Amino acid sequence: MSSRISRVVVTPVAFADPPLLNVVGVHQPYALRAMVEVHTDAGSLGLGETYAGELHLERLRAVGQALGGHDPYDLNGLRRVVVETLGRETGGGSDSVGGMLAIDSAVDQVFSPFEVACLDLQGRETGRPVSDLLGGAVRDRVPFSGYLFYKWGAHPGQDADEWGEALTPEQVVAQARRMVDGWGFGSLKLKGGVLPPDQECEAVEALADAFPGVPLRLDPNCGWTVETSLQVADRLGGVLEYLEDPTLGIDRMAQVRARTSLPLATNMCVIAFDHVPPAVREGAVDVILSDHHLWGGLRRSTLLAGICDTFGLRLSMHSNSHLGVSLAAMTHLAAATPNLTYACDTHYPWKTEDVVLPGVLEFVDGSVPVPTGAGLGVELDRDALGRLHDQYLSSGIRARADTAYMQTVQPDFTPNTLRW
Ligand code: GKR
Ligand code: MG
Repeated sequence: MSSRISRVVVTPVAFADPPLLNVVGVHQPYALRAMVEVHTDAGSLGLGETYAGELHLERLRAVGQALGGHDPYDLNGLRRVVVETLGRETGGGSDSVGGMLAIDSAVDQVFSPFEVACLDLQGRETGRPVSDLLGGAVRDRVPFSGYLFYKWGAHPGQDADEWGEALTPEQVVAQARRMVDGWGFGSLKLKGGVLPPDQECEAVEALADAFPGVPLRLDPNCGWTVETSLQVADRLGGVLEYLEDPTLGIDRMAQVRARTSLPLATNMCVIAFDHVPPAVREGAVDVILSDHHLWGGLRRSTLLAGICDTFGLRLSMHSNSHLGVSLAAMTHLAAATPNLTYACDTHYPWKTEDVVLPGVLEFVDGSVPVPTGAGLGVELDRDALGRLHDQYLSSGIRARADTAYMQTVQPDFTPNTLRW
C-alpha cells in the first residue's frame, strides 16, 4: 500500500526585515512566514512555505488535521479536503499582503503550501526534482530582478542596517549598485507609491543613466490616478519594460492602457482566475505576475501560464518577503514554465536569516540555478527553524501591518492608494 500522510507540522517563523517603504506604509522589524511539513507513515517528508497571519495559521492547522491518512499523490483530493475544511466560508483571504489586496476566497492560499509540500515529497520519493513533476525544466537557471525599495536607514530605535537610507535618486542608484554587484541582477524593479510621482520618475531616470540597457520596472501599487499614470507612462515610456499596477482596478488600468503603448503589468487587479476574463475583455493588462502562494500552488500557476499563452498575455512572477523554501518552489515553477520569460521578482536579498541549509540556493549572475536534487532540493535547518520560531513568539508580531507600523512614526499616515 502506498504511503499516507501521518502528520502535518505548521511552524510560524519571524525573520528580520529592513524598513522598506511602500504604498501602505513600511515593513515591520520582522516579516512572518509559516513552514508546512507534511510527513508520511513511510517516513517521507515534504516542505511548503506560506503566509503566517493568525487566521491563515488556524486554517492551515485545520487542514493539516484533516489530512491524516490522505494519499500525498492525490492532489485533487487534497484540494477537496481544503474546500471541505474551510466549508462555505469565503470571509476574505487569509492574508491580504499588508492590506494591499482584496482576496475573495482563502482556498487557493491555504491549498498552496500543502500542494508544494506534496510535490516536494513526491519528488523526494521518486528521486526527481519538482520541475520534472511540473513537466520538465525548460531552462537550467532562472533570472531574477533586483528589487529596489525606498527605505529608512534604520527601524526607529535601532542601529542603521547595512543598506542605509534610500530616499533620493542617488541613494536608489547606490542601492541598485549594491544589488547588481552583490547578486549580478540584469534587470531592476523599483517599488514606488512612496514619494510624489515626479520624484519616483527621477529615480527611474537616474537608474536608466546609471545602468544603460538594463530593463527597468516601476510599481507604485495603485498609488496613482488614471491621469497621473498616463503622465508617468508618457515620461518613462522609453525607459521602462513595463509599468506595474499604476492605478487601482481593472477598469482604471484599462483606461490607462487604452491611451498608452507602454505595457502594463499586475499582481493586484488580476489575482485569481475569475479576474482573467474581464481583464482580457477590457484590455487592461499585458503582463500578469503569477504567484503560487496566491494562485493555488505550482500546478495552478502552470495552468495560469497556459491561459496567458492562449490570450496573448505575458507572464512574470511576483514576490513578497519570503525564505528559501519559497525561493526553491518559485525557481522550479519558473524553470518549468516556458512562457515565463521576464526575470522574476524576489525579496530574497533583503533577508539575513533563513530556515533552509545553505549550499543549494545561490544567485549566479542574477539567476538561481535550478536545484537538481530530489523534490525542491532544499532541507530544513532545524536549529534555524527553532530560532526563528522563538523569534516569532517573542516578536509579538502576529500579522503584517505596514500601515499601523507606519502610524507609530507618522500618526496621520493613510495609505497612498490613488493619492497622486
Ligand atoms: O513587500 O512592500 C512590499 C511589496 O510592496 C509587496 O507587498 C508587494 O506585494 O512586491 C509586491 C508587489 O509587487 O506589488
Ligand atoms: Mg507589484
